[in-house]
Amino acid sequence: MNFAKSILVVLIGLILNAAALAEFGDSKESHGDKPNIIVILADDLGYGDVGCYGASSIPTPNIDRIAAEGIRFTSGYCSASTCTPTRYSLLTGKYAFRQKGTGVAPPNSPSIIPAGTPTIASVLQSAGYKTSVIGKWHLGLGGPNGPDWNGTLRPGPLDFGFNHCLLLPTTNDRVPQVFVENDRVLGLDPNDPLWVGDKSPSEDHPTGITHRNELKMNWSHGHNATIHNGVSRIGFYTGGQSARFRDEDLSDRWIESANQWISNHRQTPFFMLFCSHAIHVPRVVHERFAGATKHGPRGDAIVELDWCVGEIRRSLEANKLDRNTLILFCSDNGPVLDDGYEDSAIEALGNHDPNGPLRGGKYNVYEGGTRTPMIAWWPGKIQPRTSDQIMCTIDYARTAATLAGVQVPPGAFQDSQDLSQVLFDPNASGRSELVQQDNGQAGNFGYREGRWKLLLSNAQRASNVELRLVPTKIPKLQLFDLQSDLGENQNVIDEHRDIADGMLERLQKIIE
Ligand code: NG6
Ligand code: CA
Repeated sequence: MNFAKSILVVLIGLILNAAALAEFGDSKESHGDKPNIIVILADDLGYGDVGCYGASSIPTPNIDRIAAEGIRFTSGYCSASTCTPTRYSLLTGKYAFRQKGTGVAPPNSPSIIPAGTPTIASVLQSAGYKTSVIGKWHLGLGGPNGPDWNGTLRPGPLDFGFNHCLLLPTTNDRVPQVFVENDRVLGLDPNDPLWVGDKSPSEDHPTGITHRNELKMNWSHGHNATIHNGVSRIGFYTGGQSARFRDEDLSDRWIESANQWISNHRQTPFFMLFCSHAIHVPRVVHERFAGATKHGPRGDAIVELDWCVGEIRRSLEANKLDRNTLILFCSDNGPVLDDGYEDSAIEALGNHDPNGPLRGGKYNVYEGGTRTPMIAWWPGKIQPRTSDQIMCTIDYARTAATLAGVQVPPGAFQDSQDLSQVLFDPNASGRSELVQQDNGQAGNFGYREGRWKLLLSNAQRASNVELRLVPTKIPKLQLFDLQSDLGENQNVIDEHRDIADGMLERLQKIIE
């Protein structure tokens, strides 16, 4: 190459570089001090289900990597041990037991969040953020009569501060298997209206009972109504054929949408709530993940979830946003094995321990029900470490508001604490107390203060205590010392009545 030619090559290189910089801008500068915030919410993922929390036979390199580069919380919690109340609290910064009807939402549930409620999304939106929710919603849609599936689905996310959504409206073991984009069912043919109900639409409507031998995944309890894609579900539906998705494609569609949305919004600060359906039942992974582990679909779904985390990170890097984006990763409740389908979750478990050192899981208020893998990742801002400070998904709302530099409206985010300092300062303290709830009907609560955990069970029984859905009789009040007994095996209430009494009083005050 002669001299003139090499000068030309260098010049072209410089011009291209400048063009690329101009296109991306220095994202830090163009956002001022406002970081992008992405919450990645897994579904039914247990404390011990990923590598960085002790799983040795399920590869989760992407989750492990953000944990190694960020904060791995050992006392990170979701606020409830089922999906709907945790999601309600994450969005509103309010304990779900404060509002009636926040238990697991049925297919035709109206919107559970009352119109006008400030949410993490609406508050960030008021600070100039663009906001999106992608994935499972499960907080109901529409007015008091429930969703108008063939019309406009309001109130919905657009009324709670989101500029965009691509949703699975309920949860995928419930009908219908369609996407909601913004406020309408995506791809619906008006000549084939979508009908959703609790009763069979006709005597010859095929169900998991009448056509059980044709299912590709058999049900074990419940989940025996309308069949779609070889899987029978909770609830009935007809029509909307052109709008229906394949379970196998859920993660791909959402990641495609998330990456597109991130790229479209790289110039403005943004908030994205990415709600994976993995690893909830029915665990139907994409074909390329089938057999990724020796633990059957439950293990394979964890690998699929991990892939999603890697894709989001790659998208941030590709858009040069990885140094001004905070990712918060967590689960919506603890683990469950057989949750209604015969998917070998129990048979293929082997030595894998979904709740790790904890006891209990989904549906109860032992630690396994709500203590979740929780990771905070923000390269350059967060120093990599493990933290035992208590943080809950309910705190994301106020913490995010502080990071965005915006005032929380009076009366909003009542139970949410600003824990932004915990992200930056290894000496900062997290919560001093936390209320844990189950699905919310029976008045069962966990209450943690430091090393102590009080368990109030008005039902005096709990399900899934040993990761089997058999009800276990438990005392009304128990006290555990998590410092010496993380597995909540030794009820020490008789030795420490005074501590239990004080905690019960404070718990009751918060509940009231
Ligand atoms: C239960 C379902 C379970 C799951 C759960 C909600 C039966 C027998 N069990 O009622 O399969 O759907 O609700 O899970 O129907 S959650 O993670 O969305 O809260
Ligand atoms: Ca869940």
